[in-house]
Amino acid sequence: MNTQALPSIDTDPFGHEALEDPAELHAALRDAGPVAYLSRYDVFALARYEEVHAALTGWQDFQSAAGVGLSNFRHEKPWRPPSLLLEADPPRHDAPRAVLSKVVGPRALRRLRESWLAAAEELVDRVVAEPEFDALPRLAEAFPLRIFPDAVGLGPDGRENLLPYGEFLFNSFGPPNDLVEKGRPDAGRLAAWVNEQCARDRLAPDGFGAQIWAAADRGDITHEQAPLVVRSLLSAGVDTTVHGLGAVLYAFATHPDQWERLRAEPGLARVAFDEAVRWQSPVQTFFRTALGDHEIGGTTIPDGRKILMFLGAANRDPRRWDDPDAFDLSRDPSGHVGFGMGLHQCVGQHVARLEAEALLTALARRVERIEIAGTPRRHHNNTLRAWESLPVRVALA
Ligand code: OVV
Repeated sequence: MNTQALPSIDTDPFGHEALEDPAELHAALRDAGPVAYLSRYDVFALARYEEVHAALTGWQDFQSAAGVGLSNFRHEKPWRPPSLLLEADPPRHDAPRAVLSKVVGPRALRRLRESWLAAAEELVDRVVAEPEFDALPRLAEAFPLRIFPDAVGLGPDGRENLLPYGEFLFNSFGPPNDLVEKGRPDAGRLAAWVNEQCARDRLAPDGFGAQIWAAADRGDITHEQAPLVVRSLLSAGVDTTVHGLGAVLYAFATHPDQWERLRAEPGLARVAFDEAVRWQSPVQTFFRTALGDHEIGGTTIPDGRKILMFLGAANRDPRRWDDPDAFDLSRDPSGHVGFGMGLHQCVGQHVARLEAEALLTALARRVERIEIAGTPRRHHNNTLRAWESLPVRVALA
């Protein structure tokens, strides 16, 4: 192999130091070259925008069906049946993707818009009645949990399992480290609960879940596929939006000038959310697996080998972005890879943007100033860049 010629980095990207603050590792990886070698896991790393973008869009060369975590499904049995969307390639990927993208697409969301805006107003009214609160549980977690399980059509019981399931799932894309081991005792119970909720008779007749089953009746997917497509919603639809909202709340609490700008121009809420997704990259990393030998930046990635794509590093690559570390509503953040890129690009991104728009609009209407009121604490996860606690103080308008 040609790994000797490659710059080798020994840092553990899934170690607590890097999870607490990955900036130094990201810069080292980008500066090392278009490809680096991660000795700790024997995988190739991409951290520059150009190469991450190319790998994300190059599905014919870099497959998802061998898993998008460190574990290689060619050799290891996955801990759960693979996702029909995330862990599949064309052509098998395409029918489930087409169904889900319609179920959670812009047209479908138009019917939910008014009620989500109203739910945000109600939640924000209640929470900002106190001048100081922890924005992570009280807003970033509370809002998605208030509207998303209802939109899917979940029953009332066991919803407290959604966040811990996602937490374990996103840890499981990394190495089997302490974070994974800590979650393992509960993983079977959580997965069993999630799988039960995907059955047709568990889902309300008018939600996203029922619409997935209706697509099976039409023959767009099979009845065997339907529950796994519902599972994708429950897997990817909660923790991601919680930490996307956490990112934008943190951004505004630390950038008073940008908050003023949003208040003057609430139409910027969606741009603000995408800029926060670029700036924090709530989903930090995913892997691909070389399907055949393929060259990246002069390095051949041999068939069957894993590449680790650092979305967060690409989203701050100075080769692509001016002043990449600045959270700035003046910039055009489109083209960021925080939602991925290409045919696997986040199917739920319109859901996430609507949630953010609803929450930010409700906040901007009431809150003149928002600032950090205590030390924010990171939550370490092998895939997610997350907050455990985000204490804020608000002054009402
Ligand atoms: C993007 C994503 C994350 C986690 C799970 C899934 C997708 C899924 O399809 O199950």
